[in-house]
Amino acid sequence: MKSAVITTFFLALLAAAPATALDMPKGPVILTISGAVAQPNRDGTAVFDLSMLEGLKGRRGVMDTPWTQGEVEFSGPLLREVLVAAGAEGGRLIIRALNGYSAEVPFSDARDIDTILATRLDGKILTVRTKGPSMLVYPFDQDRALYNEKYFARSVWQIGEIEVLP
Ligand SMILES: Nc1nc2c(c(=O)[nH]1)N[C@H]1C(S)=C(S)[C@@H](COP(=O)(O)O)O[C@H]1N2
Ligand SMILES: [Mo]
Repeated sequence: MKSAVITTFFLALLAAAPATALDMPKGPVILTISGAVAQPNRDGTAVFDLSMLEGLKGRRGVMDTPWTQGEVEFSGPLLREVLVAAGAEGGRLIIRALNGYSAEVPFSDARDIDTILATRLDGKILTVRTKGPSMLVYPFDQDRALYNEKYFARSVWQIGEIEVLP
């Protein structure tokens, strides 16, 4: 009898805990996801430090871009995985840079394209001085059709915030 009560208590605890609760950042916050976020960890937003981002499934892409010289390797989490970690669902993303630039990116660019939220260039951590702390990098190495002004304009660097809209 007593053990049934205890079992019920622990089952209730398990049910209350979200399966993919987002950790709290331990280092400086380098990305805030606001708007339609189901896994907030600070004031209704999902905030990430570098190690949280780099702990997510990512990719390395060796490519040339309009912003770099020759072939370089961008690496970081897939934007898709960052949005999943935040519990973000929506139709559009407003990606805001620290310098005031912003771009609207369809949610489908995260879902259907292996866009990287790059945190490193040739293995070196991106700093604000080198277009960090993160930059949206389209997989120009996978699909050359992405190599045009439409996607360049969505290639926001010095990202501070991503707002998730319906
Ligand atoms: N943070 C930030 N990202 C940005 C921009 C910007 O001004 N600031 N310009 C965008 C635009 S409109 C384009 S075409 C590409 C290339 O910009 P560039 O020609 O100034 O290098 O970067 C995009 N990403
Ligand atoms: Mo542009």
